[in-house]
Amino acid sequence: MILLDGKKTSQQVKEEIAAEVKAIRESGGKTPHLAAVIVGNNGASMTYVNHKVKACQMVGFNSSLIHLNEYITEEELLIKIEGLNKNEEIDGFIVQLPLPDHIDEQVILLAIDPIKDVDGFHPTNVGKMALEFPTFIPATPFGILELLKRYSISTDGQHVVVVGRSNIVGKPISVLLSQKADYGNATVTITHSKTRNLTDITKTADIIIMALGVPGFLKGDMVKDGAVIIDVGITRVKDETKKSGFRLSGDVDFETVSVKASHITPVPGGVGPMTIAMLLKNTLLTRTMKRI
Ligand code: BQF
Repeated sequence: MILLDGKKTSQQVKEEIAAEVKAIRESGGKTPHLAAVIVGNNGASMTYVNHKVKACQMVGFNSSLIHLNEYITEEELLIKIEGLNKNEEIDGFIVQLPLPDHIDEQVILLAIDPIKDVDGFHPTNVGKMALEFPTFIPATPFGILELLKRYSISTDGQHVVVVGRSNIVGKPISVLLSQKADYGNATVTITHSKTRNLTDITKTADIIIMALGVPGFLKGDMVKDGAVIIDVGITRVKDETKKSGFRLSGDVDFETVSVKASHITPVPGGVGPMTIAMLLKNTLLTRTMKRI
């Protein structure tokens, strides 16, 4: 079994980005600047945005963290987004999800200028992605593709089973892997909580992508020998032995699945760090993205 080391691989990606930043500056170019908006004080969300800010510092990007009170109105948040859209110092920005219940996520995503939408969540960019126009690929699917590429795991003609259908992971990775492209050309089955006889399907998979958010859901008896396992799940589960009071758990029961897998991502240290690195990559791509 080969461990797909997202921590190490993301480090390599970040080193390459740092070298590009250095070259931009040496040729008199502007330092890339990523901004992140966070609403409220959700512990996991705060950790995620902190990862993003720290990663910016590592590669030499400028970054701004805009922390807003959880009771901010939708109108006030829209005004902040309008400010970021207009601010020429900012190359790209993200609005950390999930948002509080009183704010309509769809309204917010529509307000982000697609040219600065480094998460790739704006309908314009989702449409471009589906039609194979150049655009920002959402960071987690982008990270999965990069991890497969760097471990030379071809998806050509492979049966990929995606478990989970979110707009952030399951849906875009299904679209990307079935496209006629490098790191596409797969036969993709998308499954979810209403899928019947899931084990019959996962047992036929060459590659399984778990993006369900249910800790330890995929067990060894659901997987064929030699399958590639990508675990996107990252749930905080109570653990009194940790000083934080929790540990991170993936959607894969690592103990029983790792003995059957040819390759498997750990949690933590798998897809998560790749997500952060590819957000930086998208920020660099703002320099060459066309408004069409
Ligand atoms: C690691 C995310 C669910 C909902 C919203 C490194 C991250 C996580 C884990 C991280 C995630 C998950 C992010 C590790 C960003 C990935 O060492 O294993 C980094 O920061 N992530 C997010 O911004 O929003 C989410 C998961």
